[in-house]
Amino acid sequence: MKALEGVKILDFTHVQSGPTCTQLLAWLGADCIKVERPGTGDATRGQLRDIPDVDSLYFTMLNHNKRAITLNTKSESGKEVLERLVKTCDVLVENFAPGALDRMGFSWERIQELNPRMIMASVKGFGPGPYEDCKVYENVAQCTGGSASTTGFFDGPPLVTAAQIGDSGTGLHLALGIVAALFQREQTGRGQKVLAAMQDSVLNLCRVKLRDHQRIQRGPLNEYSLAGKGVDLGDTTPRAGNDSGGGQPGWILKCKGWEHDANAYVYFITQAAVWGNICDLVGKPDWKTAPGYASPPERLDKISDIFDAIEEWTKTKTKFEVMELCNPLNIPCGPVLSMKELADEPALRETGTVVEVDHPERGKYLTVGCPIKMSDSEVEVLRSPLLGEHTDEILKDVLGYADEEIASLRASKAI
Ligand code: CAO
Repeated sequence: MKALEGVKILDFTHVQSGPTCTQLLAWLGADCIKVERPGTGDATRGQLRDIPDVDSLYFTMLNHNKRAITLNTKSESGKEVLERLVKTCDVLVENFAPGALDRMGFSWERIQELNPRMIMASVKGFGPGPYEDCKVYENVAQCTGGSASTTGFFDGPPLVTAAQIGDSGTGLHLALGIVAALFQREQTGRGQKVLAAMQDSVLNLCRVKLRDHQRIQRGPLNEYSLAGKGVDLGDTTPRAGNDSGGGQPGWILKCKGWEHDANAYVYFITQAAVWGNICDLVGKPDWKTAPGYASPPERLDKISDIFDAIEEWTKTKTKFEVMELCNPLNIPCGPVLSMKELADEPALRETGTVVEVDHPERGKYLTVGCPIKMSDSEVEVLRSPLLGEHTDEILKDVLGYADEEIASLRASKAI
């Protein structure tokens, strides 16, 4: 038995944000029926292909554990099938451009008429307001949600981050909203509309940066290393390089081999609680009692110099040696791991966080498994479906169509 067993999802999602949400729900046990346009399907099937004519890794890594049906929802008979799916399913998840579902004839009002228990969950770029009609992709959300303006170095341009906080981050928020709505439906018997806007989700993940915007109105952000050097950081949260910006200063430091290995670096945190251990480890025992070094506030104006000195020590060790030496002393640090190192990490394979999946057309490939581990709802990562792989099965088993009716749908190109 899985946590969401018995929940049927009408998965009308495409690209990344929506599919990450429904993939999570599928991993938790929901029956996820992915609806795609006949012939082409989700655009990502054909994007960034590494093998000709085979579903891309972009698609396969975002659509595990789903069943796939093709349906032209703009044709009359296609609309009828969609209506029957709406009546049968518990949740409709979509991330079309604003208005697309209404244009298709499936407004929220119409969906409620068809199935008052239906939970309709949407990803949109923006919530209600001046930009609500805009299409949005990942990096647009990172820019409009506050991430880009606070990422990068102070004297450089805004930067986008590799973590897909706009797409996958919003998918995660939406999944939580859906599960909460399912829970509430147990009491009310009614469905509801769930919206996760990408701008809102990014801003939620940048919460601490809005904190700092307000702090800077009252005085300098002393926990930012440039403030310690006397630089005027302006009137809003600045880009702060690799500063932790929190109560425990941190920075990325070079390790042995940095000259030729782009990832020979470690994130090193000078946690106050273990300051003495740090001083002993890096060969600066006098810092423990020296004036200007003994307490965290005293160190703030020289934190860059302190990290320079620690780096002289980390440069003599590999990033893994730094980790091995720091861990027993309770010094928080972490090696900068490359995708190659993560792909090869046995511990991640053992926990199912990195999984090898077999696909009938591409063969074996690596993917990221479910990051949520539950003791009573185990996840088995199953390959993504081929385009329309389960069309007949869904029409028959879920909707009760007869063979002749399916043949007629096929003849009219509705499926
Ligand atoms: N049968 C028939 N038509 C279908 C269909 C089906 N099965 N599935 C989709 N369509 C139609 C839609 O109805 C829409 O038609 P209209 O424009 O005539 O109403 C059309 O396909 C295109 O849909 P779209 O506008 O959503 O797709 P797009 O490629 O132009 O835009 C995106 C993509 C992502 C920018 C847009 O969907 C969007 O802004 N979504 C919300 C935000 C979001 O999720 N962004 C993250 C994407 S991942 O980086």
